[in-house]
Amino acid sequence: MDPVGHWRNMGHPGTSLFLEGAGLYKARGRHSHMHTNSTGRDDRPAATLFYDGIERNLSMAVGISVVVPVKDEVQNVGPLAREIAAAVAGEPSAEIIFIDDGSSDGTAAALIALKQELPSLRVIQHAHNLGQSRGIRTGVRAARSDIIVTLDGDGQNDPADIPKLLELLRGGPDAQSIGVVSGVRAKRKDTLSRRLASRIGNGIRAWLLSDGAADTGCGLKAFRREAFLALPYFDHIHRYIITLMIREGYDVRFVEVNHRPRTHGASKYTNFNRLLVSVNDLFGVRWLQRRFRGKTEAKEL
Ligand SMILES: Nc1nc2c(ncn2[C@@H]2O[C@H](COP(=O)(O)OP(=O)(O)O)[C@@H](O)[C@H]2O)c(=O)[nH]1
Ligand SMILES: [Mg+2]
Repeated sequence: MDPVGHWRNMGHPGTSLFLEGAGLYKARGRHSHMHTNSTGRDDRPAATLFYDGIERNLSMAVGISVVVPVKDEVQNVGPLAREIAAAVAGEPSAEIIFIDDGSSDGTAAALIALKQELPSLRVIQHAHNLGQSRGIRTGVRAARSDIIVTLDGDGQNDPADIPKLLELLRGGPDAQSIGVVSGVRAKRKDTLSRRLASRIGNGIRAWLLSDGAADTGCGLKAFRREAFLALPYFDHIHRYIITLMIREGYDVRFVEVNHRPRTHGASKYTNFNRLLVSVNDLFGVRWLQRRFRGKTEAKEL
């Protein structure tokens, strides 16, 4: 079966946007003049990926794109990639994109070795560490589907929950108005101090932002590519996807998901550094909320 044809024939509402966006995407970025020489030829080194140089090859369009940001997760990526592949096996077509964000432990090599076994796996590498939010964004920009699923690369999110999120995002009669479906970790498998810090952080956050988001730290989310790319970008935005989708006028949904202990490697965040950046970000996001005059309602006359 031709997976691309199947996807188009499904008449998914996202498809037309997806195709329109692609033309834009193929254009070189604003800075392209910096990378062309006097003969007009592109002289960028082949190994360097620039945002607008990652083409979304639409002859290879797929039904869903799973985006996983990773930093130093060498022991986790193999088992996780296999679990994701099994979880999306029921989809007509899917791709799995890992973004290696300047790992120094051989994560990229482990992923490349997996490509033989998992043909739907794509591996994108940042030239240096740019953070989890940028990793997600790079993956979303490169994604060939309008429907994105993200999850943490350490295996704490359970890929078996993916179909549940997708069903809500694509399924119901009001599905088109939903920007994001977010997992909520019913039982956190983290240390007591982490859970305590989270509880305090969530309390302050709920008070300042009133966004109704119960568990913003859950990495497992399904959203529309176009909705995500419409959000303002800043480092650590991944904790505010729900708030900013609401700001943009999208509906948000929550689903209880499984959470597992980390079995390999170490957390990249400490309670203290998370709290410090969070306080700063909270006020920034509060400002963004106030600086919004409602979703655009317009018609062409
Ligand atoms: N791309 C990228 N991913 C990161 C970075 N730091 C953490 N991650 C990923 O984000 C996810 C959550 O990070 P983790 O350290 O497990 O945070 P915790 O579960 O909240 O303690 C994992 O997939 C990490 O590999 C980073 O600097 N860049
Ligand atoms: Mg984790």
